[in-house]
Amino acid sequence: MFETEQANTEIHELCRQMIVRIEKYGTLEGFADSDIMEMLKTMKELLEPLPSLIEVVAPVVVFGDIHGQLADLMQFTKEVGRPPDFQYLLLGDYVDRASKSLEVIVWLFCMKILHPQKVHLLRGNHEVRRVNAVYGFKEEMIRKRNENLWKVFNDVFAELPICASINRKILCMHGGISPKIESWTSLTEMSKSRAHAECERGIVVDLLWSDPNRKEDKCQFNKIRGISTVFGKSAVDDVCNALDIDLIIRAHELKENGHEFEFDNRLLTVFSAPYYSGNNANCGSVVTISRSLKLQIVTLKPAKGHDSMKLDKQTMHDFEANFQPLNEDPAKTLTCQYNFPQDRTKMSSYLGKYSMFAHETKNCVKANEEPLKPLVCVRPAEENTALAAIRKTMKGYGLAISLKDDNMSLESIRRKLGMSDTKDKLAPPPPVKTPTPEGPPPPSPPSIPPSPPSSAESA
Ligand SMILES: [Mn+2]
Repeated sequence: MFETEQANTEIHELCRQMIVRIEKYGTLEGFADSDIMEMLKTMKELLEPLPSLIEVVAPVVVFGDIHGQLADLMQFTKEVGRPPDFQYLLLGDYVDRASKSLEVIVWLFCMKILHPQKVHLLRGNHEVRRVNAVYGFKEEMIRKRNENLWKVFNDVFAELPICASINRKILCMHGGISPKIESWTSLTEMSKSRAHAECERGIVVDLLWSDPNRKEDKCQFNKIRGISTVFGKSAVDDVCNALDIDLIIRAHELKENGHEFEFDNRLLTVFSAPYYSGNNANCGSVVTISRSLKLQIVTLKPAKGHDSMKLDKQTMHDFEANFQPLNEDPAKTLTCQYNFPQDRTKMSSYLGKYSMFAHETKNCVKANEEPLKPLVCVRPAEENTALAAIRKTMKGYGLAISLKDDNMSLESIRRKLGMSDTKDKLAPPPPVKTPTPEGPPPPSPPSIPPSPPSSAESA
């Protein structure tokens, strides 16, 4: 008994130290791999007994996608308070995309270990090994630690619960509902998906991946993702009636305002990564839910407006168009040739994936406190442009994977993993034209395999 308590005390102390290091310096440097491994072992033991549906009692703060944006997560904790004084429910997609996936997930796991009753973490479609193998987390783990540790993280992800009820009146999950939900029993009897293939079957695949269908009131194959379904308003009504709930809260899609109510306010999407991957001028929101289930939205919006973001993008495209490594001095040329594919047509894919890692956030202010000033379109000083950021970080940064495909289709992941072949029964999704809120997307280089265009529907 005494030994267990002492071990607990030690792991708690380790977690506290990691949290302090991450909050103060934004890094885990100074901690050994074995420290992280120890924390993960405790985390796995904590998650294993949890069912796939967890019961949460309000008040609670609900977070959507974080995607490695540590600074924004920290900003939200300042805005809404933090455990143990405030209860958190996070809807998944902690890793991939931005550069601080490791720090985000360790911070969350340490908070869970310290306050197991006050922190609830659901699984997102990025907490699946084959997804985070290609969208940033694996690359980040190899760069900062090692591949084995990345695998252990994924073993722990497999133990995360899949959905949560709040007072049995609100149902929460990462992706969306499944037409297969008939009653609470459908959810309580669902087992956690410990093997990869299990994430692509049954109700779980829909809870992790599905999206609302805004075009027609139908449940059908989700062509944009290449997996799971899209669900319409009547499916939402059916689930709300079958479970006797008022609201479904999900994440998974980027929202211009950080959140969106749909289908007669019975479906709420919440997305907590403002300025998503440094490429979007979107807001990020969290939802605070009171004891009596009153909802309040807290939103962070980018300090830069759309015009300014557009200008940054234009600058990046100008840079791409005018990039001439051979005219640079020899030392720089060497770096460029090392980092860039020889084929110049692949340049834009490099820049696209680079910008994912560039995002260090802190460029956000709380909405409604400082209304956006009228935007003046003046070419900013180079230090503030995407061009300057590219110049700064391209030095010595070699990338192994392509993050060009923003649409997260399973087909695209399979392609990246070299798994796309004939045994795949799903047809590859046809390119779908989706309007982007910021004008036409940049032209894709011809060397990229066909995939749906980048759009707001890409979390
Ligand atoms: Mn997602």
